[in-house]
Amino acid sequence: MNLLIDDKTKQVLKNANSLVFFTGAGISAESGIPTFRGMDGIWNKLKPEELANFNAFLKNPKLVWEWYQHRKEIIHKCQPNSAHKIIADVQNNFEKVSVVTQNIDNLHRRAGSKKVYELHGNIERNYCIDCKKEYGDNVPLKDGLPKCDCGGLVRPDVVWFGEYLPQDVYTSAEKAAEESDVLFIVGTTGIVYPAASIIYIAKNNGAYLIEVNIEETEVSKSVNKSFFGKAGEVLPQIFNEI
Ligand code: BJW
Ligand code: ZN
Repeated sequence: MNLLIDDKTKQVLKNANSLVFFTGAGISAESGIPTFRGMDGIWNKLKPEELANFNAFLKNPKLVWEWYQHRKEIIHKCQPNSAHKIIADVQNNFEKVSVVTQNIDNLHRRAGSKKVYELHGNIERNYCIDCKKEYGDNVPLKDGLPKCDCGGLVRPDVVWFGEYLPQDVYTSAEKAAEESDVLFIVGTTGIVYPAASIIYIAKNNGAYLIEVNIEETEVSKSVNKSFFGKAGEVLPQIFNEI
């Protein structure tokens, strides 16, 4: 495949010191992890408002807990793909490389990326909704329910609809976006806020925006360059060509 990167994009990348990769579910699709929206998205079958919010958890903790356990099992069987790997590799070629991800699957870290800001949490972590005690992957179950020593329910450390993003993580991500020369937007619909603000923070601070997606998105009209194709094919090709 020849992407024929235009001269401007090539030049910008050659001169860039600071790259940020803003990633979403699409980057992990080629690893075998289903996306949320779109043709094969899990929300074609399940309603987000029934599962990805705190009230749903209180109403039916077993259902929500089991859904996350099921997704964790899928994630554990999956490996980082060539998109995660090239992002980790280019840490050696640029002064500063950060990953701002909406994904909870840990694949960027497993690929070797060092600066990873997880805006929506991490499925490997859990915490008690009452005393906030943190649990790793090993949560004691009582009658099939994840329970803390204090008797409170334990939930996955992910950000559901209507919940605030972890403030320190968001602030660091914002700073990385402000300082970036190039922001890659990879495999995301870019419709979930405040995460998607990262795109416009970078843009307003003069970053060059490059989108990689299998199809046009909300974001396409705002970027300098879109590459339409699979992230695992397009990203290695881009860095091969510069
Ligand atoms: C490929 C590919 C391949 C496929 N290669 N590409 C305006 C301003 C601010 C907030 C709001 C607002 N309007 C509404 C809100 C509220 C809401 C929101 O944004 N809703 C929108 C949907 C309208 N936001 C919130 O509730 C957030 N919190 C908040 O606002 O707090 C403030 C507040 C507090 C109190 C009261 C009121 C407000 C929190 C949002 C949390 C989102 N959480 C989830 C679940 C995380 C846990 C879990 O995983 O279970 O995060 S929802 C889900 O969407 C998940 C994702 O991270 C997120 C984004 O999805 P993503 O990554 O874009 O995936 P997809 O599936 O949508 O897209 C995949 C893309 O990949 C597609 O484009 C494909 O084409 C592409 N693709 N294969 C390249 N191989
Ligand atoms: Zn507790």
